[in-house]
Amino acid sequence: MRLHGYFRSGAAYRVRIALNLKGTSVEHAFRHLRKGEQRAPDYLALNPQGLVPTLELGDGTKLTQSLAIIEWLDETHPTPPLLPTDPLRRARVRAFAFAIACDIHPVQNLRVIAAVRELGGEEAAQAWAKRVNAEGLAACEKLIAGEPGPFCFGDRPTLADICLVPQLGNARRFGVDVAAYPRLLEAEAACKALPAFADAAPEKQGDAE
Ligand SMILES: N[C@@H](CCC(=O)N[C@@H](CS)C(=O)NCC(=O)O)C(=O)O
Repeated sequence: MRLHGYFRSGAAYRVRIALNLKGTSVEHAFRHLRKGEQRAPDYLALNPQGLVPTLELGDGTKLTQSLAIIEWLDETHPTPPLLPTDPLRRARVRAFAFAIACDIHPVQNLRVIAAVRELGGEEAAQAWAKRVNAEGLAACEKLIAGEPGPFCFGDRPTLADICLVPQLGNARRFGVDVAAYPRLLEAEAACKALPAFADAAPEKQGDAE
């Protein structure tokens, strides 16, 4: 399998964590997002959205959208599971993951920040990204306030943790004071102690700058 990504992409980071948790090794192909390589014709042939990640399977099948890739991986490599078995718990884990992947990350990704910059300048772009991260993570903190730790939903990492760790990295880059989210930081610390998360960190990737 080959994963097309970029060291600083939160969505690619999620897939790297999931692959590591499953013990699955892949080749890495790097697409430099700041140089616009995600819009090159050869990449658009793989992923018409011009977004990373894309996972290419051995038979040439292409999978896009990080959460779809991770759920495919979980279904084809069931151990360790990334979602609880109980339907209600699954819904809660997914709700937390979607709060990040659908409601925070997409409104602060590279192309949205570039559009805000065009409309209002650099200061407005940075303020926008900081605000959506701060407001979104404040809600996430509440979503797991009553859940057992140390991970988001108990004693093992789930899809929720896979989405949380990259997003906290983004939030720090945009200057959010993450100390306001002690429960999220507890989960992050538990995750970062695991090699699957540590090895997936942006600074450990072959294209890190
Ligand atoms: N919902 C998508 C989001 C993918 C996404 O936004 N990727 C970003 C990097 S984290 C990207 O490729 N941005 C390039 C651009 O905005 O042009 C997923 O989860 O895979």
